[in-house]
Amino acid sequence: MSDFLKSLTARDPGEKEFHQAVKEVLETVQPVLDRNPEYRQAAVLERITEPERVIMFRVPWMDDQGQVQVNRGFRIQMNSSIGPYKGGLRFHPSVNLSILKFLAFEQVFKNALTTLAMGGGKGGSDFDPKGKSDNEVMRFCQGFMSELFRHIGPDTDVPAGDIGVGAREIGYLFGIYKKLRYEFTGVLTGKSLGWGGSLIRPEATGYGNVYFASEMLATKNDRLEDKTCLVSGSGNVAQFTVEKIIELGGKVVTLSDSSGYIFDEAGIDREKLAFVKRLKNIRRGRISEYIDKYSEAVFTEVDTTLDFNPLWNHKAHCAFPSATQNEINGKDAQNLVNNGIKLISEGANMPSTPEAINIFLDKKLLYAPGKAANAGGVAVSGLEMAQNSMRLNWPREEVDARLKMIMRSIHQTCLDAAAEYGMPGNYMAGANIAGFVKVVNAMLDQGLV
Ligand code: NDP
Ligand code: 2IT
Repeated sequence: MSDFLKSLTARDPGEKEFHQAVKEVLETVQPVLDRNPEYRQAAVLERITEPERVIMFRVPWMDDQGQVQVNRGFRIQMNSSIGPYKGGLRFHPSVNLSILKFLAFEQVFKNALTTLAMGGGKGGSDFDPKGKSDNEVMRFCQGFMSELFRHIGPDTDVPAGDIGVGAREIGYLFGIYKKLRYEFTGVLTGKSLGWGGSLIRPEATGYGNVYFASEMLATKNDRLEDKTCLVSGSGNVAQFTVEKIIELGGKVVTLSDSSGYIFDEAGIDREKLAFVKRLKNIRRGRISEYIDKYSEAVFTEVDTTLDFNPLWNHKAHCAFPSATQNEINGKDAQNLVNNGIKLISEGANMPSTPEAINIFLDKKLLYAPGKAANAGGVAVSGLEMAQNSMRLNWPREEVDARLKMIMRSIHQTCLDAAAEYGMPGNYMAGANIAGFVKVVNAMLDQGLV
């Protein structure tokens, strides 16, 4: 095993996020490999860590000043053994091959857990939508899709949103795809309701994460009511996490963005959340503006000289990291533990470092990895694809009930797989093992392709 990781690392030495994601999975699936020698025989590790295809392209576009800008576009088509490639697009200046390969790798297992027929992929660009006009964003999206369109399709690869890609970007991307292909198909998910979107898709990741957390609490005869919760981020996932926690009677006291975080001891109620949604989605403002309106809250700016994030250093029962990768390090995890945390449920992808995860597992906390807890987003994307194929729209209640059922099933699948391999209650091991076994068996069925 460690020889395998050594050669993987040596092959692409700069891809640290990808190596981190692979290492976690490989370490936890070791007992599966021991029990199934035919997997090693078939070189499943070598195959599952090598993308089926990587597409990289130049995206030139013109800004509002008439200056030519050049960004880099990517799509990682990681694994299609259980369905068409499926996964989001991320527009953020930090985007590179390592980050997208880690996200695509995680997506393969996540999608396998949803019970739906979706392979795994991820893509995006180092384009930063922040501070750009709508016209600039549109021109960029058109440039990006004018290459990507030849590599995707409703039965081939179906992208969606992620950081920096929301309803506005999906609209521009869809418009140019439709024009270039001369067809109206469900090639993207996260579309607006009036033209092929699904009810509950915007809510799905956040709601799904809270459903998963409720399932974990139920195993301890507990529930979210009256629990104090820390949420990071203030985008799509964070907003609907807060919405569902409020509905279930919990209290959320933090939100953040890349400039800092707000702490509101009284709790973010429905009215304050509506303000945050307007602030972030319509005015595209900063979370610091929350304290201009709610002066009892405190804003703390990011301090890069600190080796911990003070957001994770408040008294709380539950934490829902919903911003980005590696946002909880070992010190943050220790601070959470010292403040009495009982549950960590990951809305973001890989928000906890390996050191943080070890602390959560050591303390036997309820810890749900992103590939299980945030799978509600891609699950409802799968339901959007199903509705598009049928040319029908299900009512809100039906999609929500299916989302709840899927999250409950993922929770049970994780528990069963963890117990089967002697690690009861370890959701990380359970998610990795169950996802891995499903994908590897499909790969073996389909031969060497
Ligand atoms: P959004 O773009 O809507 O929001 C992202 C939020 O995280 C913003 O508040 C942003 O702040 C903050 N953020 C982003 N990068 C950083 C950073 N480097 N440091 C600190 N804060 C940061 O994205 P989503 O809510 O869609 O995504 C959040 C997380 O959830 C990501 O990890 C994504 O991969 C994951 N996810 C998303 C799904 C979805 O359906 N959208 C599904 C499953 C997982 P700022 O505005 O300052 O950039
Ligand atoms: O990380 C994720 O699961 C997403 N960004 C959602 C992917 C999707 O296809 O809906």
